[in-house]
Amino acid sequence: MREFDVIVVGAGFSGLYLLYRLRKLGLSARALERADDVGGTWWWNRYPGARCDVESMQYSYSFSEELQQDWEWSELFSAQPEILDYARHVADRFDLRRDIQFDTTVSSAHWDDDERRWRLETEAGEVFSARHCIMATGCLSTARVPDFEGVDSYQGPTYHTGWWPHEGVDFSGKTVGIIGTGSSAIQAIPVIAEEAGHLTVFQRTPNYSIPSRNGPMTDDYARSWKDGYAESRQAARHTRNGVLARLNPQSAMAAGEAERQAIYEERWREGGTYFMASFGDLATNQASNDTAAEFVREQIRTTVEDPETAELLAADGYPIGTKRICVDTDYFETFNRENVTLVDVSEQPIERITSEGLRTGGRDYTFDAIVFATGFDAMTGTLDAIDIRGHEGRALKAKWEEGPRTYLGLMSEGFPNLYMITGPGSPSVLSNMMVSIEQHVDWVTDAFAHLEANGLETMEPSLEAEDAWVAHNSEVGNTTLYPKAASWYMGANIPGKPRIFLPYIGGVGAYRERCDEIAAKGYEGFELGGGEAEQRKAS
Ligand code: NA7
Repeated sequence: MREFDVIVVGAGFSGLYLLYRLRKLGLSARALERADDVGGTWWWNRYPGARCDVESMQYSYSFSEELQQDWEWSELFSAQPEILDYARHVADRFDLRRDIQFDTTVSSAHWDDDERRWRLETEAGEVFSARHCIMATGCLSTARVPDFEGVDSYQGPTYHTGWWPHEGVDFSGKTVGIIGTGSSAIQAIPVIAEEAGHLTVFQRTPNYSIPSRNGPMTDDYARSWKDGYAESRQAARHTRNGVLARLNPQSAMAAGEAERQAIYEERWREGGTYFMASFGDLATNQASNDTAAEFVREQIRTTVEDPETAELLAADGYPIGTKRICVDTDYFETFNRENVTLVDVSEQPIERITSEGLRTGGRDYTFDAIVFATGFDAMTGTLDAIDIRGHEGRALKAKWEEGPRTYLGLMSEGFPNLYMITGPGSPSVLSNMMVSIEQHVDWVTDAFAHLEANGLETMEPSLEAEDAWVAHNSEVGNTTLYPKAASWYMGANIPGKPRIFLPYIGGVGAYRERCDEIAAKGYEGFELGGGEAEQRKAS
């Protein structure tokens, strides 16, 4: 058994920054990572076209002035290989690898009430013991292939976007089928279409997507960010999504038709998710949202030459932004290619995977390869896969049977000293993950410093505080249009998963203030105990 102050599960961007901070606190830490290198999401998701849809000047760490000044991005929106290089650079630059054990999958984490320590076991049977356990396991880290009948009968190769082979895949001249039209597919389809002989896209729900207008990074643009980082990073931390997006606070309904159209056109020309900041009430007011959704549908109709295909691609039936808004490079244009076919499976689902392809709508399709761009068991899937037990052997999975219950998305009652970075109930996937990761890591490591300084060992939210946060989370979620869509934000992509709005939508800035206020009040809503302080009290 190996003993540490802290075990961190995962060595993605959360795990790396945690190791950096924990070392500064003088705590012994070990990160256990199932992949063979750092990078988390950017290690796994290597599908063609994989790219971040937050600008790199904003999707990067702010904790080190030297790092943010030195690192140079080659594009406005970096592609996966460059982001992975960045993660590796950070690991090397701060000498973090010596605290990471790769190729290590944690299978269980059990709290020992007597020892007041976590005992973790890996799939290989290794055992670790730590005072604190931090789940830096990511929000979209359990890829999922739907339960298609016959999925094992297919004779050709299959790929999931989230488990892409590291050596790449050669689709040249091949007949390829891709299932799904979420963010991953929307990035992959244009690139695969360039290479494949023929690409057939199976779409169950069309998505709203905004052109990224990606391009090479210019020195001037990079400099404009680097010179102002002190202010801009600080400002981003207090925005709604952790991104400086020039949010127009005005209601779309308050603008006249011509003004509204001009604003949408300008944002569309600029590209990226900033489109959703065109007006302040797109996430909360159906009438306002309708105007943005119709604008995007109109762009699709203008771009896609075949009117029937355009209509199929034009998302309708749920408000824009309530399924993850996508950002693309030539997605809709790709459907003008001769070698691309769109098949609507909304009414006639994919019946089964066959030995040669798949069957839907009474027709058999034959493929040389099938790509599953079918998403993830988001936010809870990875935690569910680990046998996590708190006080008296209580299982987290059982506690969360009807949906995750956390205080601030950071901890769950009954599970002392177990922390989640960007867990359910925190802004996480609705934000610039880098901003949210840094905020959580800072908050948790500051809490460790507080425990240490006060001779305390344990920390756990009270049931009352947790109940209030869960109620608040759902109340805020319900003031928005988000619950109207069958999205992975709502757990709706997994059969049987409770429909709970998983992330916290109160805004990154307001959330941070709440977390800071709680810490300033001596960690209000948390029970702190153990250690010398408890011994002193007892005597
Ligand atoms: P998503 O956004 O969950 O997309 C998955 C896609 O797969 C979506 O279009 C689904 O349609 C489709 N899907 C899933 N199951 C089926 C079945 N059974 N039949 C047909 N189509 C199906 O995952 P992504 O990987 O694209 O993106 C996840 C996040 O990663 C993304 O938001 C970024 O934050 C990064 P549906 O919409 O459910 O009808």
